[in-house]
Amino acid sequence: MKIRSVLSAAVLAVATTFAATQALAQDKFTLKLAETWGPNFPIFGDTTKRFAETVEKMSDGRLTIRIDSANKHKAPLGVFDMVKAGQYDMGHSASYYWKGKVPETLFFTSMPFGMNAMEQYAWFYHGGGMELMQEVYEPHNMLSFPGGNTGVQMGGWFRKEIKSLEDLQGLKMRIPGFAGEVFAEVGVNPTNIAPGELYTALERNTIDAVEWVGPALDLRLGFQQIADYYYTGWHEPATELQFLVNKRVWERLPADLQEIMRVAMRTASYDMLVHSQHENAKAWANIKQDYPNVQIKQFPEDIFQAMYDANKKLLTEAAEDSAIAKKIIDSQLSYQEQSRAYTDISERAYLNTMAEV
Ligand code: PYR
Repeated sequence: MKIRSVLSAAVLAVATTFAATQALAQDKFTLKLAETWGPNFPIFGDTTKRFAETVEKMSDGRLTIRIDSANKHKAPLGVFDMVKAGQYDMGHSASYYWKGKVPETLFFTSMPFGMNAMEQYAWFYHGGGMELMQEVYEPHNMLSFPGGNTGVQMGGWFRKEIKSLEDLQGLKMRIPGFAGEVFAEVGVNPTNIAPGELYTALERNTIDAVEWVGPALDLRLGFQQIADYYYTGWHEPATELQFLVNKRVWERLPADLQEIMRVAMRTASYDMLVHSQHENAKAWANIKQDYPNVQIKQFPEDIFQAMYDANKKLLTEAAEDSAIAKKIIDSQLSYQEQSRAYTDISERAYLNTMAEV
């Protein structure tokens, strides 16, 4: 009798677990995603669309991502707050936009004089970067994942040629992230402006210079019509966008859907890097042909040196201000040193060799 009741309890437990699993397997979820970008925004917006399509297909329709662009939610730079508060389940943006709220978030986009995309992805996925990013986002009730890389960004559009440090004094420039802090150290007035307002800001002289991304996205905004000097980059060698997920929403998803999300985010991110290369190459060919006014420039040596020194000083200060910032900076610098030694004898050596033949 006793054995029989134990057995029926066990059968009941198995049946209940099975029923629960079945119910879970059949449950459908819809996550609302707020992106910083406007509707049908190329490359960045293609990344969220690709992510959503992959999730839908891999989950056989059990998980749907509904994307709201900035025109809908009206808060392009408010994605962090909206996902943290649970107003949106997910976001797609750039971690350095939150530096005014949580300074440590800026390290996960791209750092001046820092790692290139290959090195930085290696740091995220194999060198402890993901763990550090989680440590920063966890107290804000969110998970953060790499959300697509632009590769090396261009250094920005200037209406006047920059020949010396003197030319930078008081210059109003749209430039986010740590590079904005570095520019401020050498006399620039940096500001961050949402993508949708950049052209008007430059055209109306609200700003004197603008840094956005690279040929594909810059051409679309039309800067080449109002600025002649296009500088090469030093400030964002591997700009990584970000997927944000509200932690409570994540925890409610069954494990298989979480894994589908992880795979879809990672695939969409790598894909953005190659998509960026493809579109930038095409757009640069167009700019060269259609806008002969555009001149490619590099900042002179003394400006580079001043920015390099300012960057070093600011990193030291950031590490003194925050233990977690110190951990991230130490991790990034030591990883970069080791990774770069290999990049030097592989990618760099190859490009140097090619330049000589
Ligand atoms: C920017 O806001 O400048 C980016 O590159 C995303």
